[in-house]
Amino acid sequence: MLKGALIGCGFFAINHLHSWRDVDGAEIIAICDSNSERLKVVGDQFDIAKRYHNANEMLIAEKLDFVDIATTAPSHRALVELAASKGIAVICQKPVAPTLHDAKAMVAACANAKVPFMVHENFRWQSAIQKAKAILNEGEIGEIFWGRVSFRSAYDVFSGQPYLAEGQRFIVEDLGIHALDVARFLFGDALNMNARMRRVNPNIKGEDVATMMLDHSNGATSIVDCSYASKREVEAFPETLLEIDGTQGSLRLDQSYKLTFTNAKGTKHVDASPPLLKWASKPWHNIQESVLNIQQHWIESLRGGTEPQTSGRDNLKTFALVEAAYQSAATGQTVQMMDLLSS
Ligand code: NAD
Ligand code: 89V
Repeated sequence: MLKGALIGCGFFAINHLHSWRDVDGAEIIAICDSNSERLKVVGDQFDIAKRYHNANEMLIAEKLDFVDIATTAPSHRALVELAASKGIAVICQKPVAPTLHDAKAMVAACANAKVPFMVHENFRWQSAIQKAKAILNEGEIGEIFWGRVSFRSAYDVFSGQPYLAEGQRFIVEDLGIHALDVARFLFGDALNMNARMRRVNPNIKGEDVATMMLDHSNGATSIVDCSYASKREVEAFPETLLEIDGTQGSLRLDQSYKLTFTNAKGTKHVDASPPLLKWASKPWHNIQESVLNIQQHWIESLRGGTEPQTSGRDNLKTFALVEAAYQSAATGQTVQMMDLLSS
């Protein structure tokens, strides 16, 4: 069993801890939160006796194979660099940092310390997205020339995550980041970014609507669009929908996990509904199963000595797309990804 510790016992960490119980080959032996109340509530809920207010003290006192950081972005760099300085493998929640500069420094710190580093970028691990990817890999729709990754909702995310209403940046940094990673996963790396954004909800500081267009290195064009201002007949939260056209056919992932693909052989309909894990609750269950899947992937990567799919190094390319989207929306210009990644 690999032994891990969790830092940050807030809203989303509950999903990490339920998942760690289900992951093969790992256990969480200690938790840390600077907030005493959260430490007690979560320690009692998951029966974890070793509790710390200070991450440094925990990393000195405990013998750990990895640390799982589930705090919000402003604390990520210091905590990742702390783990790297102690030679401990580290997972960090998205967004990996407030700035691309910080993200690059974190990747460099882990590389210099030869410490495995994965960003908890879980949306690609949703089973519906994995099924779509498998169909593309099997060549069922030929070569992809166009795609759309779409997340449109009017769900109240602010009651569970009040900090989302307070930042100057909102939907692209928090949610679009997942959709951009899914676009990279399905269509490959992006060469450039064009984005338009706006705020519809007057009670928040950041943008809640964004439309992004990307050119991918294989020639495909994609649209990545997200909104928390879209009232629908049936609320879609938190489903990511797909439209993909290829030279031999097309694939759609429509609301309620309806996956359809069409080619010369005809049309196939697949129910891509996620499993409802015993501790999960709708409508969050697709996100919750993806947490279990990415944490299992991390343990397999650590055991096998392989780089996880969303390693810090890989995630720089997703995070740079976020930065590019804000730059493009502010200037109205196309942003070249090479310029951001090489600077
Ligand atoms: P939260 O504010 O509810 O919880 C964060 C916790 O970290 C708090 O209890 C806080 O006291 C603690 N903390 C902060 N700094 C600390 C430090 N230096 N040492 C110890 N404890 C510290 O936040 P949340 O909603 O749980 O979000 C946490 C992260 O998870 C964010 O980065 C968010 O974007 C991400 N998130 C990811 C998903 C996903 O699907 N991947 C979903 C929701 C949230
Ligand atoms: O995944 C996330 O980061 C969440 C949510 C899906 C609610 O936007 O903040």
